[in-house]
Amino acid sequence: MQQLEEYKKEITAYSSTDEKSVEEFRIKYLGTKGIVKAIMGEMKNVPNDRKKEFGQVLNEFKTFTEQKFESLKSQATDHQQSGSDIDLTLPGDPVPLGSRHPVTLMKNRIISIYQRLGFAVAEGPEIEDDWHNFTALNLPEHHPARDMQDTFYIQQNPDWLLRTHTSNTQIREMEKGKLPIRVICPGRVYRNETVSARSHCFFHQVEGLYIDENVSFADLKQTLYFFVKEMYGEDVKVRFRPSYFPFTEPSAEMDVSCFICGGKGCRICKYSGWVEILGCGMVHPNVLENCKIDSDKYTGFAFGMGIERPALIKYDINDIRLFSENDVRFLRQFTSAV
Ligand code: 2NL
Repeated sequence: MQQLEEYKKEITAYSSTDEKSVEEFRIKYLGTKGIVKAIMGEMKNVPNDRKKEFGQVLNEFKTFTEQKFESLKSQATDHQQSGSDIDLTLPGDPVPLGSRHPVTLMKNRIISIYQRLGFAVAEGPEIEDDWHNFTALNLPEHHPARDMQDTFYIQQNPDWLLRTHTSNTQIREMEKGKLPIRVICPGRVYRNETVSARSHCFFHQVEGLYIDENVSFADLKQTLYFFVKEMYGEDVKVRFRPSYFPFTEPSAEMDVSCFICGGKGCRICKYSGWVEILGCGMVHPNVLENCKIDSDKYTGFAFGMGIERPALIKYDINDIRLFSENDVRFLRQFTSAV
């Protein structure tokens, strides 16, 4: 009897969730050579008049042990089942990797070349007022040159519009009153134009501005010449054609010898051997004065170039609308592009 109480304590304290030790429990207590069997075997030594009493106690002990075995068994299977949900050997959930947009790739290329020449990067608002987008740039109201830059206006305030170039940011830099200035301004700009494969109502450009004492057209030419050599290689030739912009005087457009055919003539250069890449000029004195910069003391040059066109050519893309359709099948193709 004393011995049975000891066994009961032992059995109650037994706990395990792995199958192996549950089986060990079964062999120890309920097996053919187990404790329950052994105690049952003692029955023959019990005097007849006490057999009934002993039988009851032993049966109770047997049931107690079997119940414990059943509960140990179900604990072990529960544990195993919940454990099987987590397979630590499986590979992790894939993290979807994006890729840089081709316009961003081209923008970064352009920026890094000018950065090496000491230009800082400045950014400004896409929603701009009339002064910073037009008037300060020597484009007063009713000036015919505004026609070419028709844009989108904000209904709540007719003075607000979507900028047509990033020059607004350069005006803001000049208004800060700290000279000299050497900045490039990349960003998105807008034009009220019909959307087609070749042009869009929004696109991207990089503009540059350098203002100091004694900045000359020679500085402009050398800066841009360095840029195209870095961009298209040592062998590229450049030419400047006189042009007109209201905010520069004199103004020019710069062509590079076709970097696709080397000047022999192809579809890209329309068989002329030359590709137009940017507009530039000496900052108009009116623009300097509008920003409270003394135009007798300071001079400067500025330039502007689109990003989409060179990106279309470099990556051999035939429709500008692909850039803004957000189709991952298109974007995925630039995963390893530089
Ligand atoms: C083009 C031509 C150009 C400028 C942009 C500029 C900015 C200031 C003052 C004077 Cl604040 N000029 N920018 C000058 C000449 C040409 O862009 O074809 N852009 C895509």
